[in-house]
Amino acid sequence: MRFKDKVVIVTGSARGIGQAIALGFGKEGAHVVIADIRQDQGLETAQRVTETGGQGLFVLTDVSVKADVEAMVQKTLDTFGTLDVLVNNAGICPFHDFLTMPEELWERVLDVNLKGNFLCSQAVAKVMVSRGIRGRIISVGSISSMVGGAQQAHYCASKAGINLLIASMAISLGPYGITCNAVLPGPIATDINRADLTPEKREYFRQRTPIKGIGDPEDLIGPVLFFASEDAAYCSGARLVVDGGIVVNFQ
Ligand code: RM4
Repeated sequence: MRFKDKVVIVTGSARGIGQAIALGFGKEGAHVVIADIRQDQGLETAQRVTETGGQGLFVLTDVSVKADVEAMVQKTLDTFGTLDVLVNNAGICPFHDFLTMPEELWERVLDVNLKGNFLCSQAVAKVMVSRGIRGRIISVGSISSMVGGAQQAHYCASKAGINLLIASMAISLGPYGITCNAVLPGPIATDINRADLTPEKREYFRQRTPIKGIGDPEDLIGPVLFFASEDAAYCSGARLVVDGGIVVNFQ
């Protein structure tokens, strides 16, 4: 129960990696804000948090919209009175060829994945600084911030941006005792890549991954909760790869 009575916002937590992280915090006693654009799944996840630990609260949130983000933070403070941890997990990956990629698709991916990180982090950090909360900000990046993808030009660029957004925030927020870190998942089976993970691609990843093959959302719980814990009090600006060893497996 490391997070009993702590207040944690997890964006994009109605399903997938974000949902696993939210439930992981709930099981350790946290009150968890499920910030997502998916209402039904978000309400269900909030209920599951309440049933397993702390209190769950769903807040309909598009992280790329500043007004939504400000409302998410305000609803958190109105409900729980404080805010300790932000997990920037919301992200999209609409696989698309580079040469035919529409400008609108590029913009949407960068808006959600990178600008969303900026908007949520800035709004939460302002509250932490003003209240003297030595909080935690953790972003779910990707190994795709380190290596490319033929159909992920937009996505890889957005995830690479997160790495140095986190680094810069670590510098700016360190004096306030706020740590900023990133976990970098490899291929994790979720709804956003279900169509992409054909049997052939699954086999490709399995052969390339020294441990286990494709990961599960639950594989991210431990690493994220570590960065949120007291054990990581001296970690800031760090990137923790969580990929079964695939990104280093050149030969
Ligand atoms: C991950 C990685 C995976 C992809 C998902 C959507 O960061 O790129 O290969 O399936 O994103």
